[in-house]
Amino acid sequence: MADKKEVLRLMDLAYQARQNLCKMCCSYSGNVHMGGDMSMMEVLTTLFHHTMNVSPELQGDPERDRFILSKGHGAVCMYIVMALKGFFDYDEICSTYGEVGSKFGQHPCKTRLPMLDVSTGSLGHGLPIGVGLAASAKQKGQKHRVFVMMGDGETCEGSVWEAAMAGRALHLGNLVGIVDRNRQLMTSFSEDSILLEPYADKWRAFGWNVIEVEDGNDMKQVVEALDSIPDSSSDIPTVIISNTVKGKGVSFMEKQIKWHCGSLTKDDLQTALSDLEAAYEKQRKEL
Ligand SMILES: Cc1ncc(C[n+]2csc(CCOP(=O)(O)OP(=O)(O)O)c2C)c(N)n1
Repeated sequence: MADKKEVLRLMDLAYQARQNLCKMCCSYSGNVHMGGDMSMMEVLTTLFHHTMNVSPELQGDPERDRFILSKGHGAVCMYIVMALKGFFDYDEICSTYGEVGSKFGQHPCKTRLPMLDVSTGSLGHGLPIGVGLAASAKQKGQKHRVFVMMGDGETCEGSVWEAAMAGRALHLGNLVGIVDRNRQLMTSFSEDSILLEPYADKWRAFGWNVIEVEDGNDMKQVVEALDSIPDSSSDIPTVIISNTVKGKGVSFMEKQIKWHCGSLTKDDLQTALSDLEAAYEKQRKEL
């Protein structure tokens, strides 16, 4: 059972991160990948603030956990969640995001942000790199885990399934994939186009330990799922399939294809912030 106080702490952080993301989206002149940022917020918050052994102080520790944001278009969500952990300054993200020469690009860049493990953005590469990092750690007898956050649309890439095969063959129990199963791609719903179902069975067929989260925007369910990942010394890799809603928390964004990415006017921002507050109050009452 997840500890109620801890779930509340994480809910508070996810709420703050969603507010910060919406404010940033309103102040930025270009488009922000809001849909997939909002859908993975509970998972990303739990990973950085509860599950993973990471912090700015642990940067040089060879046994800190590794994280790859394979759905690299969600970079700003990761920056904002990491800022709440002390990695970055939120005001600096807002004032420089997406500008030429900024550390905070629309996709994460390890050259500019050395505390990241991998630069991403071209979908389908995170899991193959994760296999390499996990195999290397295993060979060295290290105990940390390698986490790879993917989009469900991203898993249309063949390289994901080659990596899934390799991860199982190499017995990488220290490798954890997480799929943000929001059922939307860039311009369509997954089940109207590529047909990903039966999705969990596909991962099982590749020999992975599958943990399904019925509602990946429910913090309690997310904490319980991430707490149940087997030890890194186990024999097979794990995938968490987190069923989420694209644009979660803002009425006019939820399940809207056009909100794969977009920008907010000042009026939109007010609606978004009051939607978020109402959703947050409801979640707290229901816990
Ligand atoms: C190799 C590659 N092809 C295309 C793109 C353009 N692209 C950016 S986001 C996206 C949709 C991804 O869908 P999904 O993985 O489900 O992400 P989410 O819905 O969670 O944002 C695409 C096709 C890309 N970044 N990389």
